[in-house]
Amino acid sequence: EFSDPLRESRLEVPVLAEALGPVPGGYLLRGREVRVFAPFASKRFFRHGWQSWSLTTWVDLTFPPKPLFPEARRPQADDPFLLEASEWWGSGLGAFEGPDGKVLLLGALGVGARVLGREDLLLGRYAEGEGEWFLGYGDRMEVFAAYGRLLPRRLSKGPPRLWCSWYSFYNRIHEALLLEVLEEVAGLPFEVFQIDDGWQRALGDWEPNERFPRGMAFLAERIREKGFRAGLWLAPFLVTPDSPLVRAHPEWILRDGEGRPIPAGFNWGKPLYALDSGNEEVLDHVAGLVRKVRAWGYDYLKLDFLYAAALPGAEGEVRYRKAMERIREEAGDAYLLFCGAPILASLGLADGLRVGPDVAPYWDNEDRSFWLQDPTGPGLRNALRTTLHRLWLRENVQVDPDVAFFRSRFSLLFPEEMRLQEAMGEMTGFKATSDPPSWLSPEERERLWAFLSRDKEVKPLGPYRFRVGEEVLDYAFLL
Ligand code: 9PG
Repeated sequence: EFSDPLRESRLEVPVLAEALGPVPGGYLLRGREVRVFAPFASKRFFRHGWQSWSLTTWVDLTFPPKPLFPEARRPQADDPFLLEASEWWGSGLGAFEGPDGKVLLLGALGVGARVLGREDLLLGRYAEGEGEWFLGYGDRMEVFAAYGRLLPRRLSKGPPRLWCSWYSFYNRIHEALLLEVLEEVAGLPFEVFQIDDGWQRALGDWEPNERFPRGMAFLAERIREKGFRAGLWLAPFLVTPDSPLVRAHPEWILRDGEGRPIPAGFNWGKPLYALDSGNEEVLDHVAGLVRKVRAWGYDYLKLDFLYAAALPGAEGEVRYRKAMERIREEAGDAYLLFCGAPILASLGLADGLRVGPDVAPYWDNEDRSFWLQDPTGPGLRNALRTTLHRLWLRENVQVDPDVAFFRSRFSLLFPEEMRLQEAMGEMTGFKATSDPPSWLSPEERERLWAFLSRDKEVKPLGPYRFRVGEEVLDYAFLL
């Protein structure tokens, strides 16, 4: 009753694994390590990055991966193992492109796996224990869809339309400013008004700082009065060495065998540490944090830097998933947007999932993308590249492509570049912006209004070409 894609295409693919039988679009395999030998030498490998910000694209196997600099940023760019390997590994899945353009895909069904692409070999390996795999072959879109159907799903109704404070004010937010913007957006068809980074006292100290004199419950109340759901940013598993929490609970820090804190990256001018998500006290603390902000009136939570709960990499994904299950339970019906999150291990738990690096009001920061070889830095190009290669996850979770820009003020983007990101909102239904309406010209405001109130029809014309409403957009040039 199942079609057999390999037999139909007369393709013989030697496989070293326990075979469990056919599934729609391919086969199920089992093993800690499985090897698939493609009957062709592929030049192109689908390299799936570990978390939201990590590089996801087709890479050329004739050029080995390049190291990312500075080294201190590797833990927040990807699974550190992937960045230190001299060959192309991906997180959870990998694929080759055949001479006929068809795709041979090996994807883990469990969490904590990596896939290597080398010449004709796809090698899958679980970091710990045995697990199942999907092996599929066929048209690119169909193979990814067949894999997605075997992964966990959680599709909440109606992706959100939201205003987010980050990409206009960054962490320079304060109470009066947000109240002003709230007045401006009051007439627009947003559903969520989301306060981003900048409200808290410190990482690990999730109380309002002095710029929020009337507290966070007060702001949530004002937001709800305008008819919006209140959203709040949190990085629940992240701390810096000077966080009060580190002094109070040094035993909560994730450490290696020698007792040294496992590096979690470098941001806000400081090294980052992770809280140990395998520690019950840490989970109680994070659950308490979720309960607290829910009681303040926030029911849209952007949970950020979640990879910290899964470090050192694939090895931490089982622990990550248990921790996030606990948070999911605690959050009840609140909308949870996972960001900086291990992708496959978040499916079934997140309502929304950021699938690319941060956008920015500019196309690319070449100092970082070229000289430092870091494809995860903020910028529209990086964001679009990874998001485009994760659109197949739309059947499993609400995919967040990050905010669209409508403003020409305080921006280096050309209108054509802005359109490319706006269309991502149409493709995913996740429609967000950080533009305060007062920054927009009448035409820009009109465009934002139309974006929020009408959905355009999207038709794929090829892997990187789409008809969006009346426009045809081609993304191939940016890859
Ligand atoms: C707030 C921001 C916004 C944004 C998130 C996240 O150093 N890094 O690699 C790095 C990546 C992303 C990032 C910050 C740092 O942005 O994606 O939407 O919430 O945090 O600080």
